[in-house]
Amino acid sequence: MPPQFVIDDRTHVLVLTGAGVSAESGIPTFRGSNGLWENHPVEEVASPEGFHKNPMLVWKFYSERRLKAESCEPNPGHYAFVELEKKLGDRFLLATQNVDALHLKAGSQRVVEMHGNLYKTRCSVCDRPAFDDHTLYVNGDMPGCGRCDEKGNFALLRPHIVWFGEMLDPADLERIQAFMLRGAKERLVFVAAGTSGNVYPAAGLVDTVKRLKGESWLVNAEANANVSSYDHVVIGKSGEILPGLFGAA
Ligand code: BV8
Repeated sequence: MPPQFVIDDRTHVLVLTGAGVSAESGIPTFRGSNGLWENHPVEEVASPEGFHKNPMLVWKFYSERRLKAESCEPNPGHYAFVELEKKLGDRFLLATQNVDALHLKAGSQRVVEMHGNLYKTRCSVCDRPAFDDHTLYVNGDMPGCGRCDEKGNFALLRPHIVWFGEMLDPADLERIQAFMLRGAKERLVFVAAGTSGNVYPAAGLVDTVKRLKGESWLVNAEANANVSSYDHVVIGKSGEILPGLFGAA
């Protein structure tokens, strides 16, 4: 009999999702067979060095993903989180490693996009805020800032994505940390879904929850890299498991 997912009026739920939650929406994961990285070494397309070396390849990689994700719809796993947020209100927070914006498309509001968003672009030189951008940069013309490069130096626009070796937004990390500390004063429950547990600092969230004496759940298609850190492990597809797991709560 699988363990019971229980929420009461003292329960605070922090969620972490990874690419597996979007797999049933048709978006390839990273490390599965013919995953996203299979066609490109990570360093080449998801690092500042790779962007510096070949910005056209990186813009092509992210433009292809913009196009692909645009035609994808949220699946029951995304909607299960929307329903849980409606039940819990400000005692719910969804941190996602996904950049496909499907949680937002499903209607989730209390979302922290830890690794950025496919549909946002920013300047690689000045600090102008990231802006919504659905452009597909595939014809080889590299986009310029148009603000800071007025002084003659061409400032390249870049995807608003956290690449390997880049810091996550401290405000995002602080929001997640504050949520955990506040939840731990009552009852903190952590649910990780669709993630291989390979990438830090996201993969380390479960360790912080444990230090705070919180309860942790993993919902994943297979045992992942840090499966032993979780109190409860439910193996299967997130789109099939999550609605039932939360529905009865
Ligand atoms: C940083 C860009 C520090 C966006 C990504 C310790 C502490 C801090 C950093 C490190 C550390 N150790 C190592 C590091 C460096 C590095 C890191 O973690 N490397 C790993 C590989 C060892 N971390 C970083 O570089 C981070 N930066 O901490 O900087 C710093 C400090 C000071 C000064 C400067 C810097 C930045 C990390 C962010 C990198 N950007 N992507 C993009 O292109 O998408 S990470 C990339 O991997 C994606 O964002 C993705 O979300 C993420 C994690 O992958 P998953 O989402 O888990 O996806 P994956 O395919 O791996 O797994 C899917 C899972 O789902 C599988 O288990 C599968 O079985 C399952 N599944 C499949 N289908 C389903 C399913 N489950 C359920 N249902 C299904 N239907």
